[in-house]
Amino acid sequence: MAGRRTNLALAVLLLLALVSGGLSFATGTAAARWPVLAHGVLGLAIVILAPWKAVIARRGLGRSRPGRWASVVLAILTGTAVVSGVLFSTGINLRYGPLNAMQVHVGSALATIPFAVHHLWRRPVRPQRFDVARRNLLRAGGLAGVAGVAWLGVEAASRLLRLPGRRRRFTGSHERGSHDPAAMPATQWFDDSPPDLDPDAWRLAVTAAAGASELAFADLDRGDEVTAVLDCTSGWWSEQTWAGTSVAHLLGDARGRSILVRSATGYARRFPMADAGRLLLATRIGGEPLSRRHGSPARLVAPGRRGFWWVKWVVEIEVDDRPWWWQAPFPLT
Ligand SMILES: Nc1nc2c(c(=O)[nH]1)N[C@H]1C(S)=C(S)[C@@H](COP(=O)(O)O)O[C@H]1N2
Ligand SMILES: [Mo]
Repeated sequence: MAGRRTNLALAVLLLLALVSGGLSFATGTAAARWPVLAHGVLGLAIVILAPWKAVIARRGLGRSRPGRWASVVLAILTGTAVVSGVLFSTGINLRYGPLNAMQVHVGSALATIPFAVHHLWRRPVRPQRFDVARRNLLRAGGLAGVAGVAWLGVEAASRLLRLPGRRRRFTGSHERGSHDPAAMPATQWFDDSPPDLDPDAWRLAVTAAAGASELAFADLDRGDEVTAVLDCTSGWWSEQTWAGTSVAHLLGDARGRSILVRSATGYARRFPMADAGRLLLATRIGGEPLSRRHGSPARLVAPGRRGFWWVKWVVEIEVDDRPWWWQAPFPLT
């Protein structure tokens, strides 16, 4: 009975942790920070239930049932996701050889999915009507409360022990090299690699229903400037001053529903038309030309949006009538 309740709670927690984790990657403004908060509390709730689950698991491991190895893998992956999550948020450990803590965290969390599905299929926890009984809702509320207190405890401990995590941004990211472009990390979303583009030969294609135009590098040095935070989902943020040409200026009176910004590598993101005034096509960072790693000759600056929106090595800006959400929520390459 008690075991069934723990199992059901863990299944729900794992699902909510995956969903809130995905939503955290979309968090770009302080107003949209709740998934990040929820994600931390959900992770700690899993930790709190671990002792009860350990009792259940010990019982189960004693019997040799089919699919036992998959359950063990699920336990290891969940443990890895939770531990790397805590090590990342506190800043105790941010690197594991070639990987950073966020890669380990997201990788192990995503890898739980097939094993969790398999586990639930082999050992279903069937929700019953009395699961929503008052007593159990109180229990769930109690767990949420204890997890919330644990979350505050981790925050307090980070401050007390002066861990790097105490200065994290609302997205959970750690600061890196603000106003010092040379110290700012360069990252690719997935498997993209920096192309070598010659600014003199480089052309920007701007297309809209009304027609197309081509701009050269020199045309972009308008001196529009913005100081903005690039916040990468791999867990770092950096504030820099960028200069170039506002996208609204590039588009002139072009009309449409969305703006597609495409890289020389094929990487692309689509933005609502209303963003044009906020977007900057930057050719400079901290007054200096962009380096190749950071998107030379020109890269997008999208204040209030996570790093994966900041398309580098831009070669094309296109306005059309597709809705901006007509794309994968995250880049696929
Ligand atoms: N063409 C292209 N643009 C890209 C990426 C990419 O892989 N390809 N990565 C994005 C991601 S995930 C981030 S966080 C920022 C990183 O910018 P930086 O390398 O200048 O720090 O670039 C974005 N622009
Ligand atoms: Mo990123």
